[in-house]
Amino acid sequence: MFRKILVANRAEIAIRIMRACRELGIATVAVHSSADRDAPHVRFAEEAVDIGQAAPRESYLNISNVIQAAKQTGAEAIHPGYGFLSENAEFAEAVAAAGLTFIGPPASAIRAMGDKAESKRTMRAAGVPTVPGAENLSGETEFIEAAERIGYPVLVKAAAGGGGKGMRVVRSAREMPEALESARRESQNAFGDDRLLLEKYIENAHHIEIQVFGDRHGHLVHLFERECSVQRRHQKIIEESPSPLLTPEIRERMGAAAVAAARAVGYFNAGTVEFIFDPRTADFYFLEMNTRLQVEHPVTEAVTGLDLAQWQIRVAAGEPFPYRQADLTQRGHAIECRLYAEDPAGGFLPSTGRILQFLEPRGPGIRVDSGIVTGSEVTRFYDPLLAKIIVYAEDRPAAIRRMRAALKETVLHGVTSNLDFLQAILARPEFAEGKIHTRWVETEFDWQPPEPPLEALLAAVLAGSALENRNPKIEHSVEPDPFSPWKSGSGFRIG
Ligand code: MV4
Repeated sequence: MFRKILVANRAEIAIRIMRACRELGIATVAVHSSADRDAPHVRFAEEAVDIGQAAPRESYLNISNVIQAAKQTGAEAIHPGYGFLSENAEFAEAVAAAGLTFIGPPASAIRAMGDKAESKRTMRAAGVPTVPGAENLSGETEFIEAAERIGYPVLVKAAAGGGGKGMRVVRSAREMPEALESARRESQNAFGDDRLLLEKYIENAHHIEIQVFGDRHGHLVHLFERECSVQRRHQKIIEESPSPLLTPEIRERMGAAAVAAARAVGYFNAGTVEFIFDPRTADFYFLEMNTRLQVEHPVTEAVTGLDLAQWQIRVAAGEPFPYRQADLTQRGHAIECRLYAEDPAGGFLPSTGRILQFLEPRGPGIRVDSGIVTGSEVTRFYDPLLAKIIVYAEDRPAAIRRMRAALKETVLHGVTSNLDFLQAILARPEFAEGKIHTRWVETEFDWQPPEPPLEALLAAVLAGSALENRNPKIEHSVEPDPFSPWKSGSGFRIG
């Protein structure tokens, strides 16, 4: 087993991985940019290395600085978390070339799943259901002929990337030229590659993904589904497991398809196979595979009882994964809400500033993975995800009640957040009825943020003045979080 792991990430996922290392008795090395010098994840680790300036390309995306930090501190393995370098095949190869272990899938699997056209061909060959469509089309005429064969509406997609960039819905031949031109331009700007593919557009689809897990000895299982349809502009907001839409039969078929997809690329470690699901026909289609641990992994941990981050580390060290498919069960119901520093009243633009007060919800069946504490500075350099609130209960209605109570108990002053937005979605009958599809927030959720109550403004002012006037001798007494990484004593830094 590794003695020391470098976590090449920041904020909540860095702390989450460090917790897994701590339980396994593994020392941790944090890396941080100059802007994150005082960030909670830095204090949480035994050692810390400054890897560069605030801009991600100067620090968290800088392959040589990250690997140099691992060598300098004697770390034997690197966990990439999600985002940043987590799906960068060159990084995975550079880590191995440096004689270190990349805690994740083979670089070949990252590469195979990185190209949407190639991954679709591989999936079709593996018998995984893919959306009817065509790849390798060149001129406008070919796209229009293919669209006539498929049947409108069709979707033009970027072959080089996911996440909705370079994606255009086309409802008639007349719309095709402009759609192709704008999709090519956006894809070229986002991915440096303007190749496009065409698919039948599944209207008001649900986004359901299957967690897969494999070890280096050929064992591959699925850990059931996550329903991720509550999204806004391809940013997930609320995720849950099980999905209210899946029957045991569909779950079985979708899980088998996900395992087949992973096996087709020789996968091991944690991965997620994304599908779109059409509730009208109960058909599902492969979208893409995410070759990393995802933000929403805690809902799977809750319903399976597994610690996925620990198992990632253990199988990366060569341990066999001991559970076969028949050993795994999905029990109870889990929901995750993502708390973002963004302003719903201001077009969901990111909000920055100092956290004047952050009180996390507690109680039975509540987990909070957060990257901030009272006093943290939220900057413009990084993803605005502040924390994830995850609840677990015996069934979906109980989980919804628990999440609504947890959100009501959450206190956040200093930056604007989507807390009220989350509450409003949880309160909607469409959520309780499981009717929220991937376009619902943008097309059907007419919501206006409430005026901030006077006492909230007063609390913020008082909290702010307490922070500004705090006496170092009583600094820790204002800290509401007994688990705060600020409490840990031994943190020291290198570099
Ligand atoms: C689709 C689709 C419907 N039909 N493909 C979104 C980004 C990437 N993950 C692929 N995505 C989709 N592909 C076909 N053929 C629906 C989505 C989709 C989506 C589309 C528009 C707006 C929001 C969306 C959220 C999730 C999935």
